[in-house]
Amino acid sequence: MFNKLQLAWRNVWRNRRRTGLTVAAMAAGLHEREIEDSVRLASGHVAPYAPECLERADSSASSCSTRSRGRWDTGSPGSSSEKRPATMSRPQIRGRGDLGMNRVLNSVTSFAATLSRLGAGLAVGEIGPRPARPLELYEFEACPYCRKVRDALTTLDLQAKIHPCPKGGTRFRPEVKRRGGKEMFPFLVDPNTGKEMYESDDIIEYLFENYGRGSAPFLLRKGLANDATSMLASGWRLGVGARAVPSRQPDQLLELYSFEASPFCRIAREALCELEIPYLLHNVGKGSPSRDAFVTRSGKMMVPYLADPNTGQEMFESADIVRYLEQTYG
Ligand SMILES: N[C@@H](CCC(=O)N[C@@H](CS)C(=O)NCC(=O)O)C(=O)O
Repeated sequence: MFNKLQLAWRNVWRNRRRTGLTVAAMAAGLHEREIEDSVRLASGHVAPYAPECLERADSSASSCSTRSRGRWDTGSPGSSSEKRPATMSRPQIRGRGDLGMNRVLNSVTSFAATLSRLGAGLAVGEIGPRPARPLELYEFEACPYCRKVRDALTTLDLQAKIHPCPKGGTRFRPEVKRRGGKEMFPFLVDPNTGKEMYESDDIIEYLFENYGRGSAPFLLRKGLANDATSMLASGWRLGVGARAVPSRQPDQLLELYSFEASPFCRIAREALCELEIPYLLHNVGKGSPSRDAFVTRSGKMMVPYLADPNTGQEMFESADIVRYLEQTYG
């Protein structure tokens, strides 16, 4: 018994970073989900491979007689992955939702980003008049100033058309330059009032004046606390959601059900951002009056939830969403 304890103790300190991450994931309640995700993302609890399949880690491996999948093929029953051959393109692209991070690191840093914001972007606050047409936001996920505005959208239970403008992006950045005169983000367009504006604090003030009850809650007010915690949140993500990767633009607008503080929604939004895929963002924070309609549509209250009218695909699970987006538009 003593020997076993000694062995266990040595193992705990053998890889301190791994131990720390595992403990953090357990504390955050993520560990079980990580194990499930790892099993899905790889090839199940047990994976029989023909020796030649292990050598050929590319799409040709799918021709092997045993059940072998590309590393990113989650293979969930009924998911879109069943309809497409697995590809191994993802690890070649830096970023795209996990920076090549392992799943634990990805979730833990996303969770840390959420914690850094001290609860902003989690729940709906007092809401005011509803806009007839969705707002339009030009932004990118890694930008701390954009995050403040997205938090405000969740708090006010507002939908928005998101035009992702990651660094190096060519799809929507020129439009911002043309409309506002410079490439600076966030940039808000309100088709209901004709207002177009830069500056996160001004945008937040505008949103609470027009679609809230006047003033923003403490966490979203102009000040060092708001800026610093948002910068910290960006820092945790190590640049994910900052830079564009090559992609194909969909014809019709995708729809994402999400709320800003959700660590898993962030991972899906980062992928949409890096691929410069525009989408209609449905915020369904805690206490959102929009939740009932969402549950009627999706069958359960879980986010992220992506609907793609171009292919008819609808899905939960951030990992499935990221992989689907990459395979369809990457
Ligand atoms: N004071 C502005 C600062 C906005 C800002 O500096 N945004 C950065 C991104 S975080 C930007 O637009 N950088 C130019 C670029 O990304 O090309 C605000 O609060 O909105």
